[in-house]
Amino acid sequence: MSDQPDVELEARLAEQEEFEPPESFVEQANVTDEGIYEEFDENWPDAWERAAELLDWEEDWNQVLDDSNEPFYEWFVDGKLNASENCLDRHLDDRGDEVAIEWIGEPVDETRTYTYSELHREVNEFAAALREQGVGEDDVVTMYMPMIPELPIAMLACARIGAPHSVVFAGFSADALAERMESADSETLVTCDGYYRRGEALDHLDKAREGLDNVGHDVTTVVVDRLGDERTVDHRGSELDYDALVDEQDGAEVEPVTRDAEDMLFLMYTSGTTGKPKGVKHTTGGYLSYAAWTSHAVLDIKPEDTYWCSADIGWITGHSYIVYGPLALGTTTVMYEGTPDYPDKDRMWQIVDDYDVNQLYTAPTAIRAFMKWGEKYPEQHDLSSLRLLGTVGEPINPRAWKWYYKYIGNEECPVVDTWWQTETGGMMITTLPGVKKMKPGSAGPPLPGVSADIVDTNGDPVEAGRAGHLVVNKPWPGMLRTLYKNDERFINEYWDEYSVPDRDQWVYFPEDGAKIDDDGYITVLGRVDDVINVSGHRLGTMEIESAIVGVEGVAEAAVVGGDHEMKGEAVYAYVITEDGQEENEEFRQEIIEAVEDAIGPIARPEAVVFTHELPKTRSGKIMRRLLEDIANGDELGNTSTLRNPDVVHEIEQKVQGD
Ligand code: 6R9
Repeated sequence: MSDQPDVELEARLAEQEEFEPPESFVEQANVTDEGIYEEFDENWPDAWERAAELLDWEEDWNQVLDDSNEPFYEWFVDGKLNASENCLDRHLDDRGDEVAIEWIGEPVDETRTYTYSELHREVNEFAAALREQGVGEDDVVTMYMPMIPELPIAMLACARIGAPHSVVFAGFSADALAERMESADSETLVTCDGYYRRGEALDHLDKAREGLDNVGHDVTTVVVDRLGDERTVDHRGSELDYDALVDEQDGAEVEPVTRDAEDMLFLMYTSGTTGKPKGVKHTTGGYLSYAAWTSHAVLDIKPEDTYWCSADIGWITGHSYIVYGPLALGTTTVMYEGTPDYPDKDRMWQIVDDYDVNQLYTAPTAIRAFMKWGEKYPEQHDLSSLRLLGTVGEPINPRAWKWYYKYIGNEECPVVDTWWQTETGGMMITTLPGVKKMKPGSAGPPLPGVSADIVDTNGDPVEAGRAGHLVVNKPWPGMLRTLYKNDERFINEYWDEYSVPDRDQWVYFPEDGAKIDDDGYITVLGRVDDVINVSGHRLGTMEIESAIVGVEGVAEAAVVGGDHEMKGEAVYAYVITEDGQEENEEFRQEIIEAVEDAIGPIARPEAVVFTHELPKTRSGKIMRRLLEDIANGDELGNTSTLRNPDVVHEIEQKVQGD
């Protein structure tokens, strides 16, 4: 193939607004019957048993949904199961020698393969080790680890002994780790010495130690030796060595602890409107059923597939669709440690080619980068093993969608644009790939059994084509059950806005804006709260602001998301300094570093704009919309309601001058 884009074909694709599921895909799809939507409607909530039946239960449930204490719903009531047993033990007879995890390190040729039997063994040994360290049922274990096999092993080991895990993304800062460990009263940490990034061995343990310095209670720390001789930090101090612990448990078997369907499987902290991250609680029965069901119905996973989700396990996507969903279904899940551009920009395609990957699930930010690098990279490889493509994390624009469809999928793979959140546990709005047509840019209709709508501020449905707020009207098995030890905040954050408790109407508000087409397809427009989405990573503007105002010399700060070609959104910080503080480059760097220290490099501001005032309404509220318009170089909205309209143009000039 030539390096030149095929002009005729691009023109045809550019015009096409709807795509039918490819025939070759439909012929073999897990779900092909359109009647499934009706079946769920007519037989709701019992139709959800279909999801639970994908698992092995020690005791069956007596009731599918208990909604007697809304919005504290319970699913598969009285059911008993263990998640690690569902992801491992039950596959041993038939698939013990099949590959569970294909791990690909960043250094080329560094790989590890775990069959189900091997993974089972590793998980049992580490589960025994955790127990020996005194970890009991319901003790929260924190993991602060990059994409190394010991991360899913530790997660499954926790699941085995009924200890909920709380995984903190390795790119988060020491402070972020400390805050999460404190909030969860977590007394055990599993971390590692370091990892590779673009060919360099990076230290991780020093960061973990720094975090631990700020945790007010005692913590047992287990350290995985990822770097071997290249280790940057010596961990023969007070920390326990992972390998030594596991060696002591050679061949140990740990009986999976029987968990109630509603027992907590894990906690995952995520950003919200207010400063403190929210500890989203997911359960064993509902979450696992939902992850398995959506992996089956949407990702079309079959046990014999090799499936790859390129997310990081430190985010919910990795939990549901690298670890729990795929392993519950007994498939081969690929885990890649590195970045898509190392050692070259064809690394992803090399992996698809080498491993004959059948499904690829990635993010729009990655697809935009692939598109920018050009089709010459995928064209160097045989991608014909691919059967389905997926995207998640932020809206995907039709151009990127079509590029993905054409140059990665060769027009033979359906693309599923899946809308969901940390809180929803799994996919909510997307096409069933073997059933529904695709419309680039639109995620699709709600999945069968999921009830979503677009409403105005009164909660009334808006007309087709008009923007409004996305709401979910009925519970679903994968939903969060509460915010850890904070039922009140759970209600305030998600249910207060649109529920009418007097009429027994409980409506979940995900804080996204959206519009709906005549055919029920939903286009998600983005967050309507103070959360911004940088490269698919969810960041709270308040968290960033509080890091900035913590810098000596800063009087006030406002953070907004500005459009960014590659990242989707980028962090724009508007800062008012205290009298006498110089507004120089050095101070700007200090602010940037403070954000990196508090949250991590992902939150690094794209621009720090010094200003004397922030645009405020007469009641004193910062007009964030205007700050966003300024960041985007957009026409400014109405400024007449401002207390200080002049400041807007002053700031605008500064940004443009930057
Ligand atoms: C899974 C995940 C959730 C937020 C969500 C929304 C945005 C996710 C999307 C999407 C448009 C999609 N989002 N998928 N927006 N189209 N297909 O990303 O969870 O990190 O909690 O982020 O991401 O704004 O509210 P999380």
